[in-house]
Amino acid sequence: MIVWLGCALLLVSVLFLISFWRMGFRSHGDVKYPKSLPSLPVIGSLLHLGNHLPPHLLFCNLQKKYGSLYSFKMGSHYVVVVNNHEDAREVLLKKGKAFAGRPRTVTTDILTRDGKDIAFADYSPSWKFHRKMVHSALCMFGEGTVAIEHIISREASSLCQTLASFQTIPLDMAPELIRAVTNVVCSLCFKTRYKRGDAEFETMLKYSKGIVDTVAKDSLVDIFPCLQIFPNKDLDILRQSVAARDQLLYKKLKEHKDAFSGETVNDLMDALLKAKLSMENNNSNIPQDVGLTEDHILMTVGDIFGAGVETTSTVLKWAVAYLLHYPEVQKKIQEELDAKVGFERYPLLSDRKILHYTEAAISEVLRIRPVSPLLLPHVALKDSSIGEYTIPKEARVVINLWSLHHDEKEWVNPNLFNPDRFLDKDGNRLYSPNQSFLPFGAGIRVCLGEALAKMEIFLFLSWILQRFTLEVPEGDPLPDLEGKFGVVLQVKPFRVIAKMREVWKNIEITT
Ligand code: PLO
Repeated sequence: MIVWLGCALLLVSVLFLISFWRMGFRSHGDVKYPKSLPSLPVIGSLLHLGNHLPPHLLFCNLQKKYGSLYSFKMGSHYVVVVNNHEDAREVLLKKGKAFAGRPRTVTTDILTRDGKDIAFADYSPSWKFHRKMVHSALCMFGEGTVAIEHIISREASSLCQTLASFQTIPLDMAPELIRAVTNVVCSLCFKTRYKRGDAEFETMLKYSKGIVDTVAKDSLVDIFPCLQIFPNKDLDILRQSVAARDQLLYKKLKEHKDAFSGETVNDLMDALLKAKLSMENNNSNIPQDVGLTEDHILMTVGDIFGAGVETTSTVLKWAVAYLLHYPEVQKKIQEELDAKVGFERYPLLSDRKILHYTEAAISEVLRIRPVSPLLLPHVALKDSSIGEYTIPKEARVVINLWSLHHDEKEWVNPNLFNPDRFLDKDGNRLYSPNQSFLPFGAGIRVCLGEALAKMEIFLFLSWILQRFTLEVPEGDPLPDLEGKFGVVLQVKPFRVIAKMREVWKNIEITT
């Protein structure tokens, strides 16, 4: 027995030494690999990552020991972490196509029916085609049309009415903000909207939380897929939430199919159905090998819907949390609104050109609390390089946006919320004061909803602040600013008092 134990120990130690040697000194001849954390067979570098910090902060801290580009093994996967803008831009822009892949993981496969969506799907001609199609559909129904301004303003107005009805009662704004942004994507995807308390909306809130809590956060099953065979509470929640989402999406698909004439395209779902029909009739120039199945339509709409809701509402929640911490910023935004929009009309999208401070404050929220602090992981589709380092095919590349947005070489006092850094000395807007700002990612995988999100954030915030001052209810703590890491950087719940501003109490604008 003791002999066996001794042999086993010896074997483990030899394996450990070999793998340590391989990972730590991965550099032969001209080929230079990024410095690596030590790793063990099977578990990889897990013991060196088992820190209490959330990954974006841990990866940021590891730079002190390993430099800004380093690697580690997550189970059997080789992962490279990028922490500066030069390398990030090389990966996303200069070599975008070489790094355009996505890893397949257990949780994202459950969410997307094995990658039939856009955000989590691996690079392929079919993916490229779907993405292009959704992009043009989004342009048709959203970005760039007056219709979208009308839709967002209608929701902003409804949101303000709800806030007004609470007067001095403390309110958790999160469900209200979520409903407002949900109604915008709902209008684009399905041409419908939800009233307060709508049962379908409540179902959606619940399943979306279930998904956000469990998907794509490098849980153990994503690292070691074989663990799926054991009971797993998170996977159960994910499967139940995905089933609830699918039920909702099927219902929408059926309603659209029943009503679809083949000609009039009212929303994104119609646009996808039309593309599918054209393909089946083979009467268009859509390539045959791209396969636009019903699953693709459902997953794509699920992506747009999920992304549109979770990301934009998260930014708005962060914005409110910061405005409560920095009332002087809130006051300056209100002064700008009073001076440039006044009291006889509501803010319009065209005001973005003149409301420099408001726009700067929004950029600062996106900098200080990026919704997706590690973006989504990229995969090298072929042998490539970052700077002087070789990156082998299939390496996973994580862009640590948090490090870029908090880089002390690029930002003065990066932990300070200071919209002025996005303004020049004359108060004019600087779109990006330096290169280390990529809140929507960049390149071939850049966020599809960037323009839509910017319109929504601007209109919702300016409508709210024009009429209300947001305050922390007496006795409540200030909102937590750390957040909870997941597929988005979530904001912990907090309450607000939305006090109608004195000047607005007697004003009624007719629209
Ligand atoms: C949010 C929960 C939804 O129920 C499903 C969903 C779909 C698309 C995901 C989104 C979730 C989270 C934010 C993601 C988005 C695609 C792109 C976006 C990951 C999981 C980001 C930030 O990259």
